[in-house]
Amino acid sequence: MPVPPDESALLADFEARIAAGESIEPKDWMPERYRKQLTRMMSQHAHSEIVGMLPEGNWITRAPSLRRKLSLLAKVQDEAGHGLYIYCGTETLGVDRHELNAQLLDGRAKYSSIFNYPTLTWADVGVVGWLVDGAAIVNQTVLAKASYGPYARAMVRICKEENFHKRQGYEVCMVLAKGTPEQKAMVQDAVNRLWWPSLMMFGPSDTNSPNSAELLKWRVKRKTNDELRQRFINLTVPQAIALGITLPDPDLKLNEETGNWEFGEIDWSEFHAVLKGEGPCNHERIAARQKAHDDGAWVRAAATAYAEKQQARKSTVAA
Ligand code: FAQ
Repeated sequence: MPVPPDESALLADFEARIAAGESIEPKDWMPERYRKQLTRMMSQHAHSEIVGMLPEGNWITRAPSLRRKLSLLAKVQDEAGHGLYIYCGTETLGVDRHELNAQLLDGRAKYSSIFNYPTLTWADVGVVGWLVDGAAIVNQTVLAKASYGPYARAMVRICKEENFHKRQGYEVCMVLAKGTPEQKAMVQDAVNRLWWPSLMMFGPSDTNSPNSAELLKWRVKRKTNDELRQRFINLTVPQAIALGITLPDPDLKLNEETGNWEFGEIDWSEFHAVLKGEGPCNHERIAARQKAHDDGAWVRAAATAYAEKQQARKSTVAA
């Protein structure tokens, strides 16, 4: 879209600041398109954290020991905190979180495809921590250098917590992988189911990523989807070897020259089907969020009544 003449100087200044590595802050001028792209990406990220509580929350009452239960509880609570933190960041762009929640519930906003897969056994909890949090860290470590200040700062704190999540997940996998043959088989089964969906977390390949060019230009994204996916694979293959677990990709092989682990073709038809709402748990996830929203109606009503009462009291004192 052509920029109106009076905005071109503002745009030039904005882009010069980005090129100089400065942070863009909420009250700074920004192109509407930058605001829109950030709102889309950050709100979807926040939704992912909140919906992401569901597959693991499913195991809190069935954790195999008190210690496991405590760390899983802490992890799921952290994800809630991440979601709320990023919703706050999104609100600095001028959009209300009730609107963002409405977009999630009516399907206008997306959330990460990975959370539309079920967690069938306790080993899935370990593998989610290892692979899903592992993938999130690779993506978010780079987002900690994003040009929008509130988002970048949120990522710094979130990445610290995701590191703990990944370690607890990997430790669950390690204990099971060194346990009985049945326990090791459970980890292998969970990896077989979750490996490819974890790779899909990084989004479509660069040639099919409509948002990447703009996000890279404005330094929201600092690496492409494919670059981050490759980095995740390079980091994860040695971890799988250390566990004695096979990754379900016969084409996986180390390219000695580039140092990259080359991998097989991702099933993009599965990715697009999940995005269209046809994943194994899409309906269940949105139904759970809708129920939480409905169950919370009394809290919203009470908070509104309290705010009105406070406002009325302030007006009486001022009069
Ligand atoms: N799932 O043009 P691109 C976590 C959509 S947090 C669903 O490449 P973009 C923590 C994309 O939105 C995980 N949709 O898009 C945790 C776009 O649709 P739209 C979440 C996807 O934005 C751990 C369309 O496809 N992390 O796991 C996916 O440049 C354990 C075209 O794609 C973030 O959100 C997908 N996988 O790049 C919590 C990080 N991929 O909106 C609980 C921030 C793509 O145009 C337990 N986000 N789409 O209709 C990002 O880095 C980027 O937004 C990407 C996508 C890389 C996800």
